[in-house]
Amino acid sequence: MLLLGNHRISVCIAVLLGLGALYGPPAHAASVVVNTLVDENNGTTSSIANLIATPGGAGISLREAIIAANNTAGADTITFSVSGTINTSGGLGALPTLNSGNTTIDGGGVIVLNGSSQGSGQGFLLSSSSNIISGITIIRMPDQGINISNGTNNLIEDCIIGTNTAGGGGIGNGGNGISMSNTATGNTVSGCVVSGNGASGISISDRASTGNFVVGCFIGTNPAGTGALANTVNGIVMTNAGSNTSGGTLAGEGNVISGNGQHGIFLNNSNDNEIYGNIVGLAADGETALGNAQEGIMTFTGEDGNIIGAPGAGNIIAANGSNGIQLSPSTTTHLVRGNYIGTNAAGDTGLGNGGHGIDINGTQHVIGGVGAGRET
Ligand SMILES: [Ca+2]
Ligand SMILES: [Ca+2]
Repeated sequence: MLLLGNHRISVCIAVLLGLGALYGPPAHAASVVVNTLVDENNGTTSSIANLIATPGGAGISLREAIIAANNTAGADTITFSVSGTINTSGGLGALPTLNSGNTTIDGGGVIVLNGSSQGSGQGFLLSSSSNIISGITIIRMPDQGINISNGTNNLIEDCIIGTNTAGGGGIGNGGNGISMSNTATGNTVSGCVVSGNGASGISISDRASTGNFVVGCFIGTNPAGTGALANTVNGIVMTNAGSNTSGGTLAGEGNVISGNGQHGIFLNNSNDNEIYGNIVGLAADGETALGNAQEGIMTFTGEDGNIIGAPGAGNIIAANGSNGIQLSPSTTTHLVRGNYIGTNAAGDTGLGNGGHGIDINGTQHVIGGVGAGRET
């Protein structure tokens, strides 16, 4: 009798589960688990509930999960029960744009997106707000690894863009590792490795792309921060983009920006950006030369008010091929304080830049200052 009772309970649970699949979870805060590495689009993607009920083909693919999340009101979370490489299909093109906002995709550090058969486009395109891309490796995309276009308050965290956990070379994305443009505001890139890409590591462009943060990343090095894995052009480039922050004043917020093909950080007609606590031109140990091929930090033209370092949050700018910092002729009112230029992180060993420590042109710049920690 006891056994029969348990059996009845099991049947009841099975019926309830069946009803759950039929009617689905609530429309808000839905979750879906990707359970195949196959890139396919054959499930019912009108909502996450419908996709779970009718996944089609090999199961629930990442592509199907994104479409269903876009079609489901409210915040959604996409996780994975599989690990390995998803080869985005040439026939299906790039993955769908994240266009409804509040979608979290968490690869858990075990998912690789490989775009070598994709034909065109980027890994992820975010054109909405408050999405999170976490723990995903993105390689061999024809264009950017991740493109945030007209998206706000998105978070890209703990991703590897342009190489893999082993630090493999020759597998970068064709364009920038991560691009932010077209009124991309308030986005954060945190704890990522962005190396080996065909253009720059991270690009922020246009006047309305403001208030973005790049913190705790390795840009132009292997994941261990011990060797160069150059982005072909710059580590970080800002073009006509203002009020963005590279690094920060708190522990762990600084980036390692080293080993890139041109400049570590290139500011082009970009105002009021802040650059704190980064290592520019050395390995993550702060001791080993790993210079960017040209300037460590280049302020190029038509700019004012960029801040490079602060008391207690200076940058280590050493071993770069040309000047440590160049302040170019048409720039004005830059503030350079509290940095170590041409030394190791401890400031006790010379690791000179190939040109000047600071090549000062333009007008009304402030270098150093009165008060502890402002010397450069
Ligand atoms: Ca399917
Ligand atoms: Ca949604």
